[in-house]
Formats: sequence, C-alpha cells, structure tokens
Amino acid sequence: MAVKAPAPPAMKLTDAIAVDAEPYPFEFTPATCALLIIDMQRDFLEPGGFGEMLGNDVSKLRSTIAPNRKLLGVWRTHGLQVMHTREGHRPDLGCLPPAKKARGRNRTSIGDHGPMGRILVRGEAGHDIIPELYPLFGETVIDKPGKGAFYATDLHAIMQYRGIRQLIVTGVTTEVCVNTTVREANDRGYDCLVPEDCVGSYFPNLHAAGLEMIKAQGGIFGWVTHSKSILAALQ
Ligand code: TIU
Repeated sequence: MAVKAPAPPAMKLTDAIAVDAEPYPFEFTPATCALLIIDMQRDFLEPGGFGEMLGNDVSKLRSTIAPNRKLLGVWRTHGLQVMHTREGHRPDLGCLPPAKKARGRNRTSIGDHGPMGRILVRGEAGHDIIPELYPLFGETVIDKPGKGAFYATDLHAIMQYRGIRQLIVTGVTTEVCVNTTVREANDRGYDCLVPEDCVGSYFPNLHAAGLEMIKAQGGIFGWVTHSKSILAALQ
C-alpha cells in the first residue's frame, strides 16, 4: 500500500520569505504585507464607464483579471490581509475637483449619467468592483477621490493600526493609479512589489514605462515581479 508523504509544514506567516524580483529579490513577511488591489472597477474594465468615456478600449485591461483572481485566492487561503480601492466621488460631487471634472473636454464627464449609472460616483453600478474580484466581508475597501490611494483616505492609518509595512500592489492602471499609489507608499516608508501581469494599462508603452520607472535606479519606488514568483514563494 502506498504511504502518503507527510504534508510539508505550513508556512510560518511571520517568517521573512524572498520573491524573485527586479532589481533584486523582494524580502517580505507575509503577516505584515497586504495585497492592495487598485480600482478593479466596472468603470475602468467594462464598456459604458469612465475608462471608455476617456476614449479608451477597456478590453485592454481584462487580461489582468485571471492573474489577480489567482493571487487573491492564494492570498486569502493563507489568511493574509487584503485591501481594495475604488476611485470615485460622493454623489454630491463635493470631493470632485472642478479641474478633474473639466479635464479632457469630453461631452460626458464625471457625475453624468451613463449605462452603468453616474460616472465614477460612489454607490453606482459602474463604481463597484468587478464581480470576479469582489471583496469578501472583512476586507478593507478604500474609497479614494484621487489617483493615489493615500490622498484624502484613511489607508495610511489603517496600515499603521494593522502593522502593515509592505504592499503587493495590483490593479489598474499601471501608469496612473498604480504608479501614483506606489509613489505615495514609498514616500511613507512602505516597500511595494508590483506583479507585472496583475497590473494593466490601456497603453502597452505606458504600461512598460510605468513598470520601468518603479524598478529603475536600484528600485527607486519599489520592485517588479511576475505573480508566478509570488505564488512560488508562498508554497
Ligand atoms: N485613466 C486611467 O488610466 N486611469 C485612471 O483614471 N484611474 C486609475 O488608474 N485607476
């Protein structure tokens, strides 16, 4: 009779592990590292929302869904901390800078009615996170009015209370909200690792440049990897 090999010891979440990354391996302690998923909202990934209003082909972002789902699933299995963000504004548009409303000179703009409700407004269908990555009860959801997740939000306070020191940042778009958030996190003393397949842009050249900017100069803002390397490290 075949004897089953004993299960390997469970990963100790308080031990540091290393992920193959650029410009050099990213060392992190799972218990104090959160997965921060940026703006995986219908407004950016589905037709009829903010992304399309800006003139973009929203199908370009959909390749990020499967790798995010996989990483999120494994992260949840280990009981690690998950946070989601949503870009959007109060229904009275009180937190919408007039300059942001006017930018682009589009016929429809933030707050106007579209097929998924009012564009980029909290509580509307388009503002919600896509069903594939929907937050579970207990996962933090940060509503942010800007591109960066720290500006005018309680993200920094929540990270301090929970002892979060490092972030794995995924979501959309690479050169806008992901990049801005990584820069903000860096200035607040946090390490950020960005899995390149879990972030996406409407523009391949800006996606590449956005990743390059993070990892250049010895990791001036953070580290870049592939989600497979994170999953391998979490085995
Ligand atoms: N337009 C664009 O590329 N992005 C945004 O407006 N917001 C985020 O990146 N979430």
